[in-house]
Amino acid sequence: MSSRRTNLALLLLLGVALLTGALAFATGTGWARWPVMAHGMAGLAIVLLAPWKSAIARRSHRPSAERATSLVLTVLVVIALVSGILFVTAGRGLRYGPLNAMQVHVGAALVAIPFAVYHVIATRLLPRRTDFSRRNLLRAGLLGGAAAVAYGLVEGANRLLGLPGADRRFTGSYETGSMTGNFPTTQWLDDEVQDIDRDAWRLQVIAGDRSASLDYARLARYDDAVTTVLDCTSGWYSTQEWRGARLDALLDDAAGESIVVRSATGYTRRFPRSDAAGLLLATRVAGEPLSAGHGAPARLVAPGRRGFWWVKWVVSIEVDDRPWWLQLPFPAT
Ligand SMILES: Nc1nc2c(c(=O)[nH]1)N[C@H]1C(S)=C(S)[C@@H](COP(=O)(O)O)O[C@H]1N2
Ligand SMILES: [Mo]
Repeated sequence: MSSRRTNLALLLLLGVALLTGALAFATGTGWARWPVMAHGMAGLAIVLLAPWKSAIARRSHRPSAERATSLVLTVLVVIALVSGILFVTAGRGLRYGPLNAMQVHVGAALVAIPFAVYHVIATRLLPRRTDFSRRNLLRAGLLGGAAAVAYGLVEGANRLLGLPGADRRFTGSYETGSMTGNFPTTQWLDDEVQDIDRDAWRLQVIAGDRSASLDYARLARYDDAVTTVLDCTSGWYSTQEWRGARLDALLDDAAGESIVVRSATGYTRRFPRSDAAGLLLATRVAGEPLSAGHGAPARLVAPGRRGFWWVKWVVSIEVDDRPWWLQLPFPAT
């Protein structure tokens, strides 16, 4: 196989891995299993191409700046691969300082992006017509098949050896503390736990030019219950019983396109107006009032959505006419 085509295949696989990884992060419902699986297979296909790649690297006579950046890229990809495989086999117990394997995996992948882009530009790596010959498509098919077999081997090893990885949810996350109220508290990036005075706190409910202010006692009278899964992209999930006010009750007949749920920290997520009946503004979990870490006095419960949608320390709920998708796919703080 020519070195140009091997490099092309590797970069394509990196692209697929990034795309499926992002898709897996964005998805909380059952179909997440497909991007998650494709993500694993793309990673294993990169591992399978490694012998060819190392032969190319040994023969290469590129300028030293290019060699240095491709070395960095290689190291980052190896870190992402090793941490990814460790996460899906050994579980989320392994720590690297403050990080678990999933966080190392995502961190390495994000840092690798600019190096991969530079590599494509520096080597002018673009597909040619002849790359899509029958022979090459056959090779690609073989690689895909081998990656699927490798994926099956990893899952088989998980089960045969009774590794933690055998108990992953379809998102790849591991169960922790379900129905006990004792589960991790997680911030998305750099948000900080808020210690809010419950008696001074008010919830603003805003719709067009109408607005209402609810105090804690008023909100705590609602007793809608939902038992559902909080599934954090850092690799854990927990089933809990949440109680509080359904958003359709709080919003009544307020008309609009979307609902903006805002935290005291400024952290904000936007939902389709039609989702209101499925969203809960919780004041309690597992029979107890929320702790500060879990978002007291009130936090959003968004069944079927990954943890980063579950806004904590909520101070306002607003209906307006903007479409819900007019926001970053992932929060920026
Ligand atoms: N305001 C705010 N809400 C937030 C976050 C945050 O950083 N800030 N993190 C989110 C993420 S990533 C997750 S997984 C859940 C975690 O909820 P918990 O800490 O109660 O387990 O809260 C979400 N709500
Ligand atoms: Mo999260």
